[in-house]
Amino acid sequence: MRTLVIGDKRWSSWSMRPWLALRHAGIEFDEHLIRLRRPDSKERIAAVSPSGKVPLLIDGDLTISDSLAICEWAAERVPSLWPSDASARAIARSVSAEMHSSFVAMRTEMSMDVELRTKKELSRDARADVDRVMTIWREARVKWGQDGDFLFGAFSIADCFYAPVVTRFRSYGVTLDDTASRYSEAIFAHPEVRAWCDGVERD
Ligand SMILES: N[C@@H](CCC(=O)N[C@@H](CS)C(=O)NCC(=O)O)C(=O)O
Repeated sequence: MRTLVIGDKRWSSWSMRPWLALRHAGIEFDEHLIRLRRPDSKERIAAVSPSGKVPLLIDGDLTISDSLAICEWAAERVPSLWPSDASARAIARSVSAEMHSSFVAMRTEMSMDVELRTKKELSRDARADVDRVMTIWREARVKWGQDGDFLFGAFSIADCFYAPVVTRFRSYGVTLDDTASRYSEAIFAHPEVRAWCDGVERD
C-alpha cells in the first residue's frame, strides 16, 4: 500500500492539497502524519523525506515530493481530477500553479490554522493577494463553473489548491464577495474537506 506523509491537519496546507486529491479520486493510501512545530519535527521529516518537507508520497520504489507533483501523479490515474475540456484544464493548471508559486504575503500573514477564528488587518501586499484570489475564483466560476459548484464545475485539483485558502479566509475574517461566499460554502460542504477539518489534532 502506498503512503502519504503529511503534517498536522491544523496547519499543513501543502499536505491538505494532495490528501484531498487522493481521497476525492478514491485512490487508497495509508496516512503517516508527522507532527509539526515539535522539537523533533525536522528529524522525523528528514528520516523519510529527501526534500525535508511534507507532503510526500511513497509508492513502492517511487518517492514523490511536492504537493503539485503528487496531485499530477493522482491525475495520471484518475484524469477527472482535471477538467475534461482542454482550455479549462489549461486554466485550472495555471491557477493551481499560481497558488503553488505565488501569494507570499497572504501566506505569510495568514498561515493556515483550521481552528483559528480572528479578524486581522492585512498589509497592502496581502490585500492584493486576497483580491487576486477572489478574481481567479470569479473568472473561473463565470467562465468554466456552470456544471457544478466548484471553480471548474466538478471538484478538481484547482479546488484542492484553493481549499486551504478558503479556510484561511474564514480564520482571518476576510470579507468575501458573493462568488467567494458561495464557493466557500461549496468547499466546506465537500465531504473530504469536512473529513480533513474533523481530523484536526486537538493536542
Ligand atoms: N512546495 C512544497 C512545500 C512543502 C512545505 O513547505 N511543507 C511544510 C509543511 S506545510 C514543511 O514540510 N515544513 C517543515 C519544515 O520546513 O521543516 C509543496 O508544495 O509540497
